[in-house]
Amino acid sequence: MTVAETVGRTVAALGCRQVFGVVGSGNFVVTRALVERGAAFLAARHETAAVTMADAWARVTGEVGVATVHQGPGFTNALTGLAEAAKARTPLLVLAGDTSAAAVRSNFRVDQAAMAAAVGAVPERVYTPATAVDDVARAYRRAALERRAVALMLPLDVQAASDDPDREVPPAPAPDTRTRPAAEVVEAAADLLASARRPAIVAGRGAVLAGAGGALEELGELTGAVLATSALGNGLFAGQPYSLGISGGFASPVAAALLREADLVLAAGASLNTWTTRHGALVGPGARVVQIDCDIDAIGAHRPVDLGVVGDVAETAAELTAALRARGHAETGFRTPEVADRIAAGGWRHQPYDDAGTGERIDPRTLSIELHRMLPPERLLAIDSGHFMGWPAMYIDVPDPPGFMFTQAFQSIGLGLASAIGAAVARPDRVTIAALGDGGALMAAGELDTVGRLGLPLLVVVYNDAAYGAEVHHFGPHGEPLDIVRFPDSDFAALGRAAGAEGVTVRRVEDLAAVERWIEARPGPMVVDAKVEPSVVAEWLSEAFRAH
Ligand SMILES: Cc1ncc(C[n+]2csc(CCOP(=O)(O)OP(=O)(O)O)c2C)c(N)n1
Ligand SMILES: [Mg+2]
Repeated sequence: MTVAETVGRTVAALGCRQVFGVVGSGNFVVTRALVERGAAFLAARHETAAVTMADAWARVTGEVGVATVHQGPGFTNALTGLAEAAKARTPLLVLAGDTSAAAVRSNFRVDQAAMAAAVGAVPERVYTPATAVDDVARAYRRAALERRAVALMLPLDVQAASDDPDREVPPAPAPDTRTRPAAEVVEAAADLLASARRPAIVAGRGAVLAGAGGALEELGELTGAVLATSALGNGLFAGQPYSLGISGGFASPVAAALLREADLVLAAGASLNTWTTRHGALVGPGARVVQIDCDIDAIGAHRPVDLGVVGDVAETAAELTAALRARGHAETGFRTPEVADRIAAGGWRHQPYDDAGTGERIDPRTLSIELHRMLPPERLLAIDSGHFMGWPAMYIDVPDPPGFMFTQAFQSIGLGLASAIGAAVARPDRVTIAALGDGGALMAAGELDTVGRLGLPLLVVVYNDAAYGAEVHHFGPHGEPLDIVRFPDSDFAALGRAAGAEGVTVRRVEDLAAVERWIEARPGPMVVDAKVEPSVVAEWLSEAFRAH
């Protein structure tokens, strides 16, 4: 028995049941040991994809995501995915081979710990055979409890050392990490809520992680609030009355108008960053802002707030409801039949637009609306980065937050396909859609092989404008030549077929009949090459360019 086997055995014993990776000599034994202890292994084709799959798997399941990579280039390849996971505060453990301390002339040698730290991840290390179990347990605990992306370095000489096969593995800690807000602060927040005539609750991922949906809905009912989410909270209030959907650039005109009318914004586990507030425009000039977060660092981080409440979002919402009930408070607020009618008629799919489809190219809005209509409600939507990303976010609803994978913490393109794969593996009961741009799809094209090889029932939809559209729309209005960001058209249906998926080219609505048939049977993956009309430019992107 070697330390490498001890590490694999320990990670399995701590609860890992799924691992994603690219295997080389430096992580072969540890990965085999994990598999022998019951973890399923998924072979990605690129390390960033492996890490992003583990990231998405963690976001969907709530468990620690685990990825495994070779030392040196295996680790440097993983860095973009690691940066996304670190910024997103995903509980993630990357098991990374590393050169032996004395191998100073090794080709593979780079300072992996410094690189991990540089992208916001936590470097940890297995130091000696005697400490291996504790080292692994510490790394796992930091990932799980601190919600950090942890890179556990496994030096080759320590991995190869022999170890005692009977070493005890401590159980994974599972403390209750909820924090209760201070009573005076709850009263102060209740004062502000009691004086509000038109409150809005904007819930973010902190609310999702706290399981605060129900408590916030109750508070919303009592105070007459409209309900909205950040992009990462998307789906939290699905199906609720007075729910506006996503606040920010993707908000419909009616949602944006109502949010601007609010005289109090209760940010619940939402940092109110520039995207969520549409560069500040969605918080009215006279509106008071109350922010609840379990993380003191999040309070007021992106904009000034009138009151910060440090506490678990669900606990705090419940205490606020109790405090307001004790005062006999009950307010109609926004919750009138007139506002209900405005919301019902005001979603993106109800907004009139001139269909820009040409017969050769489909309007991306029409494409998204049709996909929404065809897909069963129990769906999981993963979106890459780029100009196109607003169309699926605005026009395709999701049933709950795990149904929405949005890897935008690092704003990298090329992570969407891997996040769809990780999410699809976590939720085989759902139909998963990977909504990609052509640029992001080609950056991750190797993972089409993973999709085809595994026969995942995944719908890959490429919004193909044959360009880095975000750059076209950024620099085009300034009269810049655009040849360096435009490409000859790529045939994604053929690429999909080459990878073992069904492939279909979509130029008009009728071409989507093949997708409708696929949805019925879902025999394996399908790649949709949607030739989208590039003249349709998203307002959210123009706004972002203006604001920056
Ligand atoms: C890894 C990385 N490289 C470059 C960029 C800059 N960038 C942002 S959007 C974009 C274009 C993406 O093109 P595509 O995937 O086709 O989507 P589109 O904008 O055309 O809808 C680029 C290059 C980035 N965000 N991430
Ligand atoms: Mg494009």
